[in-house]
Amino acid sequence: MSSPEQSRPQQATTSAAGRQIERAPGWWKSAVVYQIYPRSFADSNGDGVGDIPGITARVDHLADLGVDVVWLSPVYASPQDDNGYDISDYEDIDPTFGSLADLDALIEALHARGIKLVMDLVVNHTSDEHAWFAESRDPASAKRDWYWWRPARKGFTAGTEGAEPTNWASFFSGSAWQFDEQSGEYYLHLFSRKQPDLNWENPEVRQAVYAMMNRWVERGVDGFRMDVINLISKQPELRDAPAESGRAFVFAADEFANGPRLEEFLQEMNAAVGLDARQLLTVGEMPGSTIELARRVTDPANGELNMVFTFEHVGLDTQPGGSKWDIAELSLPRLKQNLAAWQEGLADVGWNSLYWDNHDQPRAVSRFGDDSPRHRVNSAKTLATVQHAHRGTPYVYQGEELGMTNTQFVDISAYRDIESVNYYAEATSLGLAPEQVLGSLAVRSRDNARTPVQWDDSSQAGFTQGIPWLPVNPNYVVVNAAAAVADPGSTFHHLRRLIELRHTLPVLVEGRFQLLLPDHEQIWALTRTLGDQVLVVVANCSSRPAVVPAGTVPDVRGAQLLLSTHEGGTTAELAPWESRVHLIG
Ligand code: ISL
Repeated sequence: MSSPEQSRPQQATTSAAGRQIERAPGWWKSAVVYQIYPRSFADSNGDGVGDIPGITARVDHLADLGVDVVWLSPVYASPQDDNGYDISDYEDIDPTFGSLADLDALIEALHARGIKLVMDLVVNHTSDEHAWFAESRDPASAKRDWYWWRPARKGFTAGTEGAEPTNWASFFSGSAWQFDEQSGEYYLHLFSRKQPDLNWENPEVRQAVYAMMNRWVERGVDGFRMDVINLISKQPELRDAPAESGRAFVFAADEFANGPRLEEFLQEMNAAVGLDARQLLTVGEMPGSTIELARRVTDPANGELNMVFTFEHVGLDTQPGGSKWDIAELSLPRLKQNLAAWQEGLADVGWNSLYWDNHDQPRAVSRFGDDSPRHRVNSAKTLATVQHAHRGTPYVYQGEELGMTNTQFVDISAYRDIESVNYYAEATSLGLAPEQVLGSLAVRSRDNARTPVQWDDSSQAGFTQGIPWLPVNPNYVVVNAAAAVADPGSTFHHLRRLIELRHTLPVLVEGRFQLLLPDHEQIWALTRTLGDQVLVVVANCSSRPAVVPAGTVPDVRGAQLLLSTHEGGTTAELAPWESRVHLIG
């Protein structure tokens, strides 16, 4: 294993020279990131699964939209138990997606258009088919301690009910422990049993990860999106969480998330890979992060990460204390106030990431907007306006620029996601009615976000020449990229304009944020202020007309109208899902 110090170049290496791109200090603050879930983006070879050459063939779509960065969900070698978030070789590409040469070609195609590439970094766990884990299965191996192996609970026979070392539930249903008959011990897997957790307490694990990261940076990548990075430090005692009646296993976030060494590990990683020194974009996925923790992690003085993904705003439409499947009505005031709290908390120190959806979340327009034919386009536009008007780096998930919607599976056999499939089996075995479970899946399943990108109105939406791995949403005939690009009034062009504004207006990047009308049930209004410029954003986030109470937003008479969903009108009375952005000064 080469040490990180040895493998860190002082400047662009000659071998990768064609693939390097300039990264100015703080460049990611005025950037917009576009997430690609490769399995569902574009299929070049007709096997029904998206691939890297498929992406390369579509880079002009991204350049036309104007995004600065692509975040590529995992393309590494993987048995695909969790669609690539179970990695068996960090340094190779899965044949499903292509080859290392294909990735090099993609980097070149993106860089040639001024677009940077951020890779997904999944290092809380590997696949059980990773060579490290294969070795670790042997209790005598030097890598035994690279994972969390534990004997059965005291007084229990290994492999029998209740013998799991702790009562922790996996994110994907059932126990977080898997019994290994060969050695008579259990290993920890917070996700599927094919995703064993790495033991970050072991310094060899950490050095191996940093060395691998360094090799990707040398290859030309511009940063990392770090999967569940706040789970790498756990309470090392691995103890039971407080029991919950009626449940064999409990979601033990206090035990396995945000552990005592999290920031130490992040600082060590930053130094070993030169994350800050090389101006790489770093964003940590941190379910269960508080504003306070996010402020520390994104404080540049601490040398950890640029930004984190909060989960608070995507948990507001679930029942208190419930899981993601226990769906509740979303309150607009709570949503606005939550984002505002993050804005205020990170106003002076740190930086926010801004997202409505991703490959794990339902489609934004179906969840926060109104995906009926009447309101789909305007609600998608207005949601984009509100998102991009906050202070932070916006993330656009593939298809969001087209206003793609949730899918409509009626049968469990249509679902592919391990989380949905396991949840259905567990919930129905516990006695929940199948219709109720299917109702939750229809609203919340991750497969909603994973249907193929709709490129045009040809067969399979132009995604593949073959049979897609997940059915195309039937609305592709209307909702597709070709139609959106051809229509100047589309969501695509609205988003393109928002991205252009970010690139030209410092007030949109740096301006101080203020939420107006925090309790209003329909209107989302805010200002951004920098020097003598004030950006005024007023949005009706409902499918009914709305009246802006007199005197509650700055007077925009004479101000420049930068962007709006509707022609004409005034800021006093808004049509359903109408939004307007004015610049004063
Ligand atoms: O998807 C979720 C909502 O139910 C989360 O629980 C999700 O599993 C969690 O946010 C972690 O997500 C990340 O790590 C997982 C992977 O399945 C997700 O796709 C990834 O984004 C394990 O690697």
